[in-house]
Amino acid sequence: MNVSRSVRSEHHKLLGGLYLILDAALVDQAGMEEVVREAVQVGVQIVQYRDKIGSMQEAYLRAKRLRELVPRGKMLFIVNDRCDLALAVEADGVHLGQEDMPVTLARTILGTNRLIGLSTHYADQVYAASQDEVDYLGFGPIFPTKTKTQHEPVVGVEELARIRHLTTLPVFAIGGITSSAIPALREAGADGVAVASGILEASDRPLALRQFIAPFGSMT
Ligand code: TZP
Ligand code: MG
Repeated sequence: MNVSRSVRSEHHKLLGGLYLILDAALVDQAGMEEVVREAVQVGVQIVQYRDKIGSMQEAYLRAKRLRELVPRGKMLFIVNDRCDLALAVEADGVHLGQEDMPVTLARTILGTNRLIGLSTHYADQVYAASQDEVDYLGFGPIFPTKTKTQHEPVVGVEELARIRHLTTLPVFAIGGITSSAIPALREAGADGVAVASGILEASDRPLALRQFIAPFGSMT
């Protein structure tokens, strides 16, 4: 069997449930490290490092430390936007937006054993991504969010249900997600939810993590 392909297939098994976005604009490094330790404890399957504010050097040092806290094979460590950073810290994949590097180029850079996730906001983007070498999709913003200032129009749960039929890829609902919305999002076909502020800005982060993960039950 092709070794790279099998590494990626193992990663695919973790593509569901709670996808925690570690946004450097919302929490400092100590807070991020603490929340990752908590996430490991409660069984979060995916964390993403999202840094729109730091220099490359700062982002590298922060992401490297976080990567070390994420157990390989049990949890995925994804880097937002940057393939170079993803490779430098040995991340399990990269997450791209519609205005980031094209997926085919990212695949050339990353090789076949790392995941590529893509943000989508419209049905045609979902359909197009499914023809590409993408491993999972983000779809949203489902609800209003303050975490991403320049975002596409809010799509709502109904649109999620409509695009679900356009792809067999795992779909993560994103944007303003609260734990109470998870049953409806799963009903609409979401494989998981990607969350930043609902956890990072909670007064009790360990409690928030447990509340977000509970609706998924045991994923393994
Ligand atoms: N794209 C749309 S919403 C969002 C991104 C990256 C961030 C989600 O953050 P929050 O705080 O869970 O709404
Ligand atoms: Mg991006």
